[in-house]
Formats: sequence, structure tokens, C-alpha cells
Amino acid sequence: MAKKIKKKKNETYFISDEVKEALEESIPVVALESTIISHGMPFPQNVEVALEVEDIIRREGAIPATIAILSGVPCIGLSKDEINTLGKKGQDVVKVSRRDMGVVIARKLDGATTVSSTMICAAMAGIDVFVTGGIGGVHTDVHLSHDISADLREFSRTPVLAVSAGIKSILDIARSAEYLETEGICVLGYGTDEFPAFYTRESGVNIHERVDSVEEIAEIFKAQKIIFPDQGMIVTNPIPIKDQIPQDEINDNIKHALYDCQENGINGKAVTPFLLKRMVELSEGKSLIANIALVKNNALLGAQIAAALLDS
Ligand code: PSU
Ligand code: MN
Repeated sequence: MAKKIKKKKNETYFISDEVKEALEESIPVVALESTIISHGMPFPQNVEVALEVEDIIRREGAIPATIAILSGVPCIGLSKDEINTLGKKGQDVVKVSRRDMGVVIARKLDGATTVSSTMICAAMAGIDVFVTGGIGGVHTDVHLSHDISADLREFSRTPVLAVSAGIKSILDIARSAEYLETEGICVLGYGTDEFPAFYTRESGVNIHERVDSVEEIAEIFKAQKIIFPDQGMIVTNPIPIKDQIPQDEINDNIKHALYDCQENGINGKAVTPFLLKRMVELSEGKSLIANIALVKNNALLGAQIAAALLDS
């Protein structure tokens, strides 16, 4: 996976010609993460979904920029082969959040970027909009583990707007919402008054602010950028009604997965991939189908927001 290296402002990264041209010509660009490929879904569905998500973005007239670290080089815009390799290697690739970036770059390793590191790379390249499935959050056993995803703090440090289906319901959504409020992070609900719960549309937790159009989202992000040029924003987009998993069913699976996680002594960055994998097993594939549907739904909205940001 050797890559051309380009230098800009003392930072070393690679940006594909297609993404570079789109940015220069004011064509909307949407950043995509790679941990969801390597650690979030099984092969080969992970690769199929990653490529389909890119297609959805293209059909909306935007350019996708899937991000990963390859041989120690942050890469913005991957080829199909590179996406395929990341998907095949799966959990053998390093899961890279903000904390891990220096190590993986210095050691010239391959790394899949999480929400935090993808946002850092997107901002470095000048990409405003990023699409993922669900962002990390405060874990349910936070009182014991102090496990709070680095994703949350990233939004108070990095000026990227992320589209997600909310905070994964394997997490503590109410506490995650409180944490985001403390960090001063704007969380918008697209067509909803509630924090979406990833596999389901409702969580019972109030969203910070409801919006009903992409134009509103673009205006709010622009207004915020003027006062806080370094701050990100979260747009939550509920899973489509037809793709939801019934609440009781998914809650049983979540309880079971959390129990297994504790029993197996899983901690640190292994927790989220373990829970997602266990959820697929316990739900007999239903959680994966829902996860795929919501990511595609987010890709559509992300491409529309990227266009609205350029129009307004
Ligand atoms: N959303 C998904 N699947 C995933 C993730 C998010 O639908 O695999 C990944 C993202 O990369 C996110 C990470 O940043 O999980 C959170 O990991 P942690 O809880 O260790 O911070
Ligand atoms: Mn964690």
C-alpha cells in the first residue's frame, strides 16, 4: 500500500486526485471513516457497504473521501482495492483514534480511523462533512470503567460536521448527551425531537435542537464556524422506520452483549468492536442489516448537507 506523499503546512498526508480536484472546484465532498469497515462489520459485507456508501454519495453529486492511515500515511480518498484490503484484514488493522495517530504514523503501520481521527484528517484536508453510523459515547458501566469514547471530545476540538444515527444504544445515551452539553457541542436532530438510538429511532432523551431541512443545518454550521472556527457539530439522523429493530428485542440483545463483554474482561478500545460483533451474533444478523441501512441513510443526508454548505 505504498502511497505518494504530499506536504502541506508541515503536515504530511496523501489526498487522492479526485478529492483534491473536488475541493478545488467547490464540488461537495463527504468524508467517511474506516473503522466501521475493519472493526464495525464482518467481511465481505463491510467492503460491499463501504463501496455502496461511496456510490450513494456520488449519485447525490458529491465525492466520497474514505479515510485511513496506510503505511503510516494519512490517506484522504481510498481506492476500491485499498477499501477491500482494509475490509479483508478486519481487526488485524490497528483501530486508530486521536490517541493512536502518532504511533501508527511513526511506525508506518496501516490503521483504520475512528470518528475522532477521521475528523482530524478531514479537517486537515478542508472537508467539512463526515458520515458515519453511530458515534461513540459514554458506556453504561462508566461509574466503574470510566469508559467515555474519544469521539465525544473531538467535536469540541475539530471543525467537522458529522452525520450519525445517534449514539449506539449499547451506550448510555442520556449520559452521552450530558457530556456533549458540558463540552458545548451542538447536537441537531434531523426531523426528530429525540436523540436517535442507532438501531431504533427513539431513546426518550431530548435532543438539543430539532431541524427539518438541510438548509437549516448548513446555516447553523456556518454561524457556529464564524464564532468557533475550531468546533465541530453533530447531526443525528434516525434510522428509517422500516429498518428499525423492535425496542424489546434489541434491548434483550444489548443486555446480553454487555454481560458477555464484562464476563470476558474486555476493556479499552476492544469494547465497541466486541459489542458490535456480539450484537450481530445475538440478533442473528438483524443488527447488521439495521446498521447497514442507517449508514446508507446517513450517506444520503451527508451528501445533501455538503451541497447545501456550498450553495448557501
Ligand atoms: N459506528 C458504527 N460502527 C463502528 C463505529 C461507529 O456503526 O464501528 C466505530 C467508530 O469508528 C467510532 C468507534 O469512532 O466505533 C468508537 O469506538 P470507541 O467506543 O472505542 O471510542
Ligand atoms: Mn472506550
